[in-house]
Amino acid sequence: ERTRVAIIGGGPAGLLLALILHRAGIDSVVLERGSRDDVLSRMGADMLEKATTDILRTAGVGGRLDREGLVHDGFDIAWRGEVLHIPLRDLTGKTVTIYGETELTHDLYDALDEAGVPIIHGAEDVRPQDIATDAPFVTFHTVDGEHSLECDYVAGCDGFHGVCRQTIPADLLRTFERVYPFGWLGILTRTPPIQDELIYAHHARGFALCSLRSPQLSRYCLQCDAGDDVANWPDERFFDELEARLPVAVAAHLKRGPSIEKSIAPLRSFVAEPMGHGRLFLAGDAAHIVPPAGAKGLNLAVSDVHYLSRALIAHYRDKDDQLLKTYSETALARVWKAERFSWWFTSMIHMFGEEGTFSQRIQEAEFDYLAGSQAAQTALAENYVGLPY
Ligand code: RFL
Repeated sequence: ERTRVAIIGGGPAGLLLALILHRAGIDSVVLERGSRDDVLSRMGADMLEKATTDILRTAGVGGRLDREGLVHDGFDIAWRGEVLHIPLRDLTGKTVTIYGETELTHDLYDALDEAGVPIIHGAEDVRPQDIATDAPFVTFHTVDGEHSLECDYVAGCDGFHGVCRQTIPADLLRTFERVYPFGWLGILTRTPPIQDELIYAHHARGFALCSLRSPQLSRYCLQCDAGDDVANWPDERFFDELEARLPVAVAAHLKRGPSIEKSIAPLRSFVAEPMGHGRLFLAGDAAHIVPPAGAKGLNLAVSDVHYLSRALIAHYRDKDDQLLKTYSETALARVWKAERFSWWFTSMIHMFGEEGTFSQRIQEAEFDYLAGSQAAQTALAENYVGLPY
């Protein structure tokens, strides 16, 4: 078996890469460990930057996104009872789109099926081999037996816990990490959202987020202890706590409903450098993680795929390897800026248990400055809608 690009991981990064390469006439095979239902049952992201939606449209998956995605002109920050509106469109001329990652993954599968791009599910023990040579290959097994897939390049789109990053020799790989001392307890409910736009709430009891997937699907998150258990959070307790963390006037609009998903996610910043070795290139969560405040995870996966697909297209179409050589550097420059923003926003909006300390006073001053300065709001807004490619 042989293909040009072996793509490991069929999450949003791997699927989008396969689709963009197909549109450029470059064949690939996607190797995914889980079943299609496994991939589609993951909760994931909900906010897409303008540049992300542009790339999705160009790849031919903009139809349902344009019909069902909700365009947001701004969002709110609640700070101990006050609400500050950040008018994204007025400050930057750009908007963001609310569209669930599950929906996007669905659209990508549909487009790939229609295009006839092979996606192998249930691929176990996937191993990229000989990546530092001109003849790499990937071994794996499925219910049908052992396989070996020869290729020109391997794209490591296998998420944070994948195998590809580990294939880079340890003495060449540098990792940078910050683990935050809390997690996010998130639920999804089939109820109309508390308001049209998102609210990020800073409160002495901890951070709260009111987000949404559609006019009938709400997503709420609470800062919780990193070691907490969802079993401690029956829906009633979750909603009581959420109400307590929101300004009274906002909480009055909260519609409670049974949770259809409930999970706790740890918060982490992580970057691996370089984002490739030999004929292996990493994209998405395989190379970096951001804490979810700021909603950059999925958008970064898309920007990596944009840079990587452009470089592969230049290789095959123009016989030019310059973009492949600089892929890691180019992608990391954008990644680090999103890491900075996600870290800053996370640091500002959460409670760090530092009541009455220097850090807490600085946090208060940070919000006061933001509330009183259009320049500060513009800096927040231009990062939130996504920095230029
Ligand atoms: P994914 O989505 O993790 O996909 C990786 C795929 O690789 C497969 N895989 C393997 N396949 C073969 N062999 C192996 N050895 C393999 N190991 C793994 C996995 O089964 C999987 O299908 O990575 P990708 O494509 O880079 O996409 C990244 C985004 O999904 C991610 O950044 C976001 O979902 C992160 N994220 C959020 N991002 C946002 O921008 N806004 C959010 O609000 C937001 N909320 C979230 C999130 C991620 C969450 N999880 C799943 C930790 C909320 C949650 C709960």
